[in-house]
Amino acid sequence: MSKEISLNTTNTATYKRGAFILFEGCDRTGKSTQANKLFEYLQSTGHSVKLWKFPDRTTPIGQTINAYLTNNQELDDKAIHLLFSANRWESLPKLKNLLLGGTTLIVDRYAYSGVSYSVAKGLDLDWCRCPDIGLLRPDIIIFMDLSIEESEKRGGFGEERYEKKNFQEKVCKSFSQLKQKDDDDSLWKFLDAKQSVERLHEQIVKISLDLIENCSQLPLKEDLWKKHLG
Ligand code: Z5A
Ligand code: MG
Repeated sequence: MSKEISLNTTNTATYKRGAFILFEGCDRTGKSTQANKLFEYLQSTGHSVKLWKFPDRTTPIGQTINAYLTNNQELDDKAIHLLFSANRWESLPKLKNLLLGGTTLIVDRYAYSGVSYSVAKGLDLDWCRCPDIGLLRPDIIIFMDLSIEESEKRGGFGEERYEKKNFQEKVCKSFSQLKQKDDDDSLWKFLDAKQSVERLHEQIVKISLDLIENCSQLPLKEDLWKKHLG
């Protein structure tokens, strides 16, 4: 894969890396809609960009996760938590290569969903964060903020394991606990997900273009939640 090279003011060659743009939020808040629209926009305007969704259900680990989510397999809460994390670790080399090669990544759910769903089941937040420590840290978390009442209006919840109102309330609470514990407050960008698809898309495009420009010279951040060790 070719790397995008530019010259800085001292005429030293530098590599431009891609941005890691993450969409997070509770169920039916429009994450996939906006991730897809951003991907299409960036691709159509000539950016090197890749869309990545977690869980990645294509791998053997992802297939076990899929069997669990579709209620075809039972697993201990801690075991499935570790599998979700392993599913991210197995993607790490590919994601890293893409970013270093100058490709911007649009990621639909990540470790923040991982922790929030497991905490909603009653697992300890600090325990839940441990397996993901040291993964790539996103450059931004675009958090699609919507009340459960509003998300319910969006066609109702489906057949998957977690798509129940009282569980979703716990997930929303866990996301806010996780954000409060996150020392990198500037990472989170909350958007009012009640707005129209197009209005949200406009804001997300602006945020993303600024980010792509600003983080192209920065080193990759392979330190997710490392500050919380010890
Ligand atoms: N999970 C976990 O436990 N641990 C982990 O580590 C990870 C995940 C990574 C995967 O589901 C499940 O795994 C998930 C978390 C858990 N559990 N649940 N439930 P998924 O990500 O595959 O779920 P999904 O099927 O993509 O649903 P979603 O992500 O919850 O939905 P969404 O992507 O946020 O919303 P959407 O599909 O874009 O839109 C939903 C509907 O709203 C759709 O009809 C849209 O047309 C409509 N929509 C979208 N935007 C708007 C606006 N602005 N206005 C009105 N209507 C809108
Ligand atoms: Mg989705």
